[in-house]
Amino acid sequence: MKKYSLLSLFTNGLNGHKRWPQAWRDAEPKRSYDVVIIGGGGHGLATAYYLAKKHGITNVAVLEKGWLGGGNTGRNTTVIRSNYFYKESTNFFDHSLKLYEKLSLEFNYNLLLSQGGITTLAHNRHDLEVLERWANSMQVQNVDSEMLTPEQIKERMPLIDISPTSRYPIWGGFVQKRGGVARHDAVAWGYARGADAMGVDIIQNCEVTGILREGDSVRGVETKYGVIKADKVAMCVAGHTSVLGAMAGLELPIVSQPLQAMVSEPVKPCLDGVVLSPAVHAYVSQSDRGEILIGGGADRYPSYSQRGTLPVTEETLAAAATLFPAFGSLKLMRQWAGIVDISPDSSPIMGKTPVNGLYISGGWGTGGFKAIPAGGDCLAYTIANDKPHDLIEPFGLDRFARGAFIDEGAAAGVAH
Ligand code: FAD
Ligand code: PYC
Repeated sequence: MKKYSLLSLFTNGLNGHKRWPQAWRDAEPKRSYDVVIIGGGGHGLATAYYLAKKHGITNVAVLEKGWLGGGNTGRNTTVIRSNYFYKESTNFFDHSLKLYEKLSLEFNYNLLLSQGGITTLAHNRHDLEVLERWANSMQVQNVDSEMLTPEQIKERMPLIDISPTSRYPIWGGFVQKRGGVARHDAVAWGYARGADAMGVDIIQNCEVTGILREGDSVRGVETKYGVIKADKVAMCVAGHTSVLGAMAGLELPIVSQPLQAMVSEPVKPCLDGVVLSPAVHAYVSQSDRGEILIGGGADRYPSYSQRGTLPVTEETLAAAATLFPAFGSLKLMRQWAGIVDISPDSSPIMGKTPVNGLYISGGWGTGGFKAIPAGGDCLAYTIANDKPHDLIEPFGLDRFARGAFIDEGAAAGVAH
């Protein structure tokens, strides 16, 4: 892969980047493909990458209605962790974390993975008991987790208020030290560059407006370029999974709600890692640019407006400023939202659907960024073999009919 010197960066800056090679081709859509992937977010791109890399399937198109990463992948707060409760989840999410740990090297492209740890707070005896059970469950599954006293929490993040008279007194918490953050755009771009280099066609500004079926089987999609045929189609459209599902005649158990995030003006380094309080509905980290990044629970009503409502913004900021009083004096710089698809058990829906050749990666709710490598890896396997990968078999759509829920509402981290 080409390397750039400081001089070349400088001259390219002056000439308007005219000589920089494109990171991926602007592909012309063909009339048919072996596999069409709907959605150019992290999951769609990672699925295309692993189809090509691990299964030699390169006659693949990724169709994106806007720009790559313009959905939730480019809107999320980039928390990466595998601290879930049930073994189905820890197996899957720890596979993802392990893939993340190697990905910058594999891509030769820096994803800015920063494993500063993720600390979850308890504010009363009940919270503490739940966290102890949760941390213990992770330890018996061989996933790192450590209980912390309030003093140990203060040592990790000196600006937090641990006084017993605080509005949300801190009784303790637990940390997953391998947890952290990665640069969201770089994850999408890294997978896009890799998939493109292996021959995958990435087509932006190409909305799918219909899914074609012949009896029980999928046959392709409709777009502004006309019909694009494929006997295998994957829906990787977080936020719009039920909309795409309906195009194929599927009614999915999903509710779509906005989830907000916001950043302050930049300040000097003062917070390492991520801290999350499920009880007060706020989580906080500091970006590489120095901004304090703050998020909270999902908005309360289903909606496709990518804005969020003011009461939730206010509650989230109030909670963050109560945990970290010093942040109360910061100016808010930006606020935004994405639409998240929430399933009844707060776990993703991955794998085959009742329509032959139609695959789903959805229901990621508030937590699918951390899942991108494993989601792509396992969905690619499922598509290539028309058989669910072992790690995602428990997350199939059929679990709702069987009542085999994987209820991760508590470990989802943020309220929804
Ligand atoms: P997306 O990145 O949304 O990609 C789907 C793509 O499909 C979009 O680009 C969209 O334009 C496209 N699309 C939709 N309809 C069509 C169509 N008809 N035709 C063609 N293309 C279509 N997760 C974490 O793990 N950690 C976090 O800290 C975290 N924080 C979050 C904070 C916020 C504010 C939000 C909104 C989400 C957060 N998430 C987090 C969730 C995470 O962002 C998502 O689960 C994840 O990005 C989903 O990836 P995706 O590739 O499935 O979806
Ligand atoms: O899934 O870890 C998560 C998360 C944190 C904030 C939003 N989602």
